[in-house]
Amino acid sequence: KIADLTCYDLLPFKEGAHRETREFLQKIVDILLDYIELCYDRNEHVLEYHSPDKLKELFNMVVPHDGMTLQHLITDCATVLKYGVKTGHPHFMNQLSCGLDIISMAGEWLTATANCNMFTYEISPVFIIMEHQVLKRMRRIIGWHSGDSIMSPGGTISNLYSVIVARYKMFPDYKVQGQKALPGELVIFTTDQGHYSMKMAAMICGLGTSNCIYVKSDKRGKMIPSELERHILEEKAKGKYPIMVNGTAGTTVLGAFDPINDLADICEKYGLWLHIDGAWGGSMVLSHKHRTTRLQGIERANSITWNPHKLMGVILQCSTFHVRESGLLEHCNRMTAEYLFMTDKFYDTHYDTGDRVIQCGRHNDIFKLWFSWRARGEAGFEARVDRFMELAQYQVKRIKEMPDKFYLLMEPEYVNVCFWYIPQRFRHMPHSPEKEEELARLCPIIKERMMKAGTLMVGYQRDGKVPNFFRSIISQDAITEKDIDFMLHEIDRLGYD
Ligand code: ABU
Repeated sequence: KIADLTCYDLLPFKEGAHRETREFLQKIVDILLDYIELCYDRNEHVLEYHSPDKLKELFNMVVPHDGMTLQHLITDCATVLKYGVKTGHPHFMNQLSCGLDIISMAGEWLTATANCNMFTYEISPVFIIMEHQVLKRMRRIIGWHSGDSIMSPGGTISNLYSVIVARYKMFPDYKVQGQKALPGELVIFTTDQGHYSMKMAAMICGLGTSNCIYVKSDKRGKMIPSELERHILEEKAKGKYPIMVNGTAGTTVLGAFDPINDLADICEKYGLWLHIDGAWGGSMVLSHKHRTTRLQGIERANSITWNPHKLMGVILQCSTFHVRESGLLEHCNRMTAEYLFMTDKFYDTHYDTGDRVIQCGRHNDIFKLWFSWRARGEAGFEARVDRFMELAQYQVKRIKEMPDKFYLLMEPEYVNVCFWYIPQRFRHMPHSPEKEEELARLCPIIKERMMKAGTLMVGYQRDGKVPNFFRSIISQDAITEKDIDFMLHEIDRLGYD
């Protein structure tokens, strides 16, 4: 019986153990299939919350000295899923990356089964060609006929690439000589709404976080171009060397889009690299309806981050980084490790990607993206983006229909809808900064109640001087109008007093 067996009774340890191996895997697959059904079931909870101490008590996760039985491992799988958060549940609106896309999940299963490292064509011939073609297609959609791209472990690393490449473009000797190749301190610019990964990149690249300059945004959260120009001049006057501007396409909290054409004009004027962090909003290029209003000028960028694991719904992780100028990525990052990237290999070694990246081993993130693209086509992705935009507008409409209960922070540009809930006792008060402070204090309380009830997950955050508010995200296919109604109703139920 499988219950008494251990991993040593399976392939490859036990020759001929095909039946046992299949049986074990079938049991795991059955658990996964049951979980998938629960995920989409609106009568099910999004999570079963326990405090960290209680969770440790409920589920002994300590790794043992001696291996456990297969039955134990099967039970572990069920337990892990039982206490996890179902990000594919229609009432999960908490995070930019979420959902349970069946096709891309199947892709991830295949990827794990193939277990091929993505550094060379030698090891991953099919996946490397696939990556080459998909990334080329993405560059074409952006509007480029040249360039190189790479998949990276997340938007933060993709954004880090932008600083590395921008610095190399301006000071190529930095690669070999380090700081001594620089004439002085380098600075980069991003909006005060930009993702913290830019500050992180400034730290990692040795610029120092104080040399990541935050440019003021307007009340919609968009970078103010005149402020950018003022900062550039100011930094130059201090004797510093501006190298790069990061424009954000879809900020994390407000979902704002910086005016790319204006930023591109300024970058051209001062000879700066323009990076667009489209980790969140880059997928808008897929929508004919929305790309012209949100991403006008994107093809003028020098580099772009675009994460299919966000709005395109590809299973985590799946981040892409694109550079307009061909060859730069490779010149910048090439270390010519001769044990791996031999130039005398019998095939065309330009397909070996390892010398374009700052990693050595690289996870296969392409198959699930390719598989999802094969399933939906570009038309399917476009419809998905447009549908989410419609749902966000539906939410806005519903919020406006209940002015006593909800207050919309601003008209959203994207699928981030930011709002306050107004409980009974504040409904008589006119809206004011004092009232906002009161409503802000309730956000963590309501959030605690929703987590403990397990019925809903919507995030809250503060934004500069604006105190806590709710930010709901529509980024997965399971959500419909009735789920948005449920969300608003549930917040009202949990926060009513
Ligand atoms: N990388 C930003 C993701 C944050 C969020 O999901 O809210």
